[in-house]
Amino acid sequence: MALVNHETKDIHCKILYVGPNLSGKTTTMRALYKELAEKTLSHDLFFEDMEAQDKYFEFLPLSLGDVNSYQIKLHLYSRPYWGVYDTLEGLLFQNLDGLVYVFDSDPLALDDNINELSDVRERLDDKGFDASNFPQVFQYNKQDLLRKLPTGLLNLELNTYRYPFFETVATKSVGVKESLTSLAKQILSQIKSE
Ligand SMILES: Nc1nc2c(ncn2[C@@H]2O[C@H](COP(=O)(O)OP(=O)(O)O)[C@@H](O)[C@H]2O)c(=O)[nH]1
Ligand SMILES: [Mg+2]
Repeated sequence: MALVNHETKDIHCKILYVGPNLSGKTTTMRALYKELAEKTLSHDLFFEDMEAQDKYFEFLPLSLGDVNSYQIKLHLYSRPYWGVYDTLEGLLFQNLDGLVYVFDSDPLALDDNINELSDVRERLDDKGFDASNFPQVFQYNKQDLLRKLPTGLLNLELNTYRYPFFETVATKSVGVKESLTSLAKQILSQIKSE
């Protein structure tokens, strides 16, 4: 549940990037940092940690501007791959407001994508979230590959509840901001309806 602070007029949203190993989560966060945060955030603050990718989670705070005079603050995390401690995993999914699935469009990655999806669904379930009614977006990443699965098929296999999806090339920053914006809209409309 997003934290709305009426005194300071800001809304804090916790967003987790998930996906199989090497699907492009770190690259996506780097691209978002370049597009949205480079001017406002100290480089040192983040990239030292981001270098240690897959050992620790990554964290990137972003500002998405104002809505109805409230500042929207997005706190982005990524789910590490190996050696995930249960306690850390629990913390990452705790108080979560939205999910970005970063899937790899490479045909060879389909099984990994499917496994990650079911693993994440289990985690959501553990935390009492309903996967069919929870802010989320799908990034079908690595669209620049010559051999890739058609988006229709990826949707059929992965996007069971028909959430917004984006064809992305994280290495070229294509589509990553759009998918984050779409997720933020879902989160904000959920806040309004509560
Ligand atoms: N061709 C291609 N490679 C990508 C893309 N996004 C990420 N990669 C590469 O895939 C590898 C894994 O990316 P990374 O962001 O570390 O994956 P993570 O394990 O999900 O954090 C790296 O070599 C990236 O450069 C993309 O859109 N297209
Ligand atoms: Mg990574």
